[in-house]
Amino acid sequence: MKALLIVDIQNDFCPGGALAVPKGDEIIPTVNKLINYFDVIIQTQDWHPKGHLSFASSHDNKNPYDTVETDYGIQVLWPDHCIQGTKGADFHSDLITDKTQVIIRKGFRKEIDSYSTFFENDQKTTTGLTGYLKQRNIKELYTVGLATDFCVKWSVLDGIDEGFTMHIVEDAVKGIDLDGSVDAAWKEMEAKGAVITTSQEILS
Ligand code: VGL
Ligand code: ZN
Repeated sequence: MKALLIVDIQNDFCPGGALAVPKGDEIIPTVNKLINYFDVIIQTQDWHPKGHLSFASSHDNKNPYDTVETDYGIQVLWPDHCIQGTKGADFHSDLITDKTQVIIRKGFRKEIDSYSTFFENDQKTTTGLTGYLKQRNIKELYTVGLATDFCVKWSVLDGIDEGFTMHIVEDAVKGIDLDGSVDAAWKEMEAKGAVITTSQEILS
């Protein structure tokens, strides 16, 4: 059984949002077409409390895109984004969400960020997604959404480690790109065994 995994298509990651991915909203029509084609739809939602450790504003003398050392390693700092219950954390209004069967929220622990939808950034704390997928006998995920070089990449890499076949739909993801991080993400995903595909290939 296969499922569509829609990562973080939220207002704050779209143009006009607090951590806008360039042209992030342009993938939405493609994602909506793919939704029709899948029977199982899973969404993720970045969902931070105020004062989250990943926000530059939570640290003295730090700016967005600086880094800090945390208990679990280096963490990039971001503008405040996807704060629980705010408009920025809502899904983009053009995204069809009616068919979504489960929403995995992540990054809700104040002291740990979570890019991946399987494990938080300490690489230990789980979101419960593996259990959900196993109980539903889902073995293949088709990944779309934002951002290629952070939440999409870590979801794909961890999904492979968890034993799933991870497809990534090339024309249905967009990246933030800090110093070539989008190119690096594609290389890492490919090297680990991600299956790169296109919406056309799936829909034809
Ligand atoms: C993301 C940075 C911070 C993402 C989430 O969805 O890729 N990136 N929080
Ligand atoms: Zn975040």
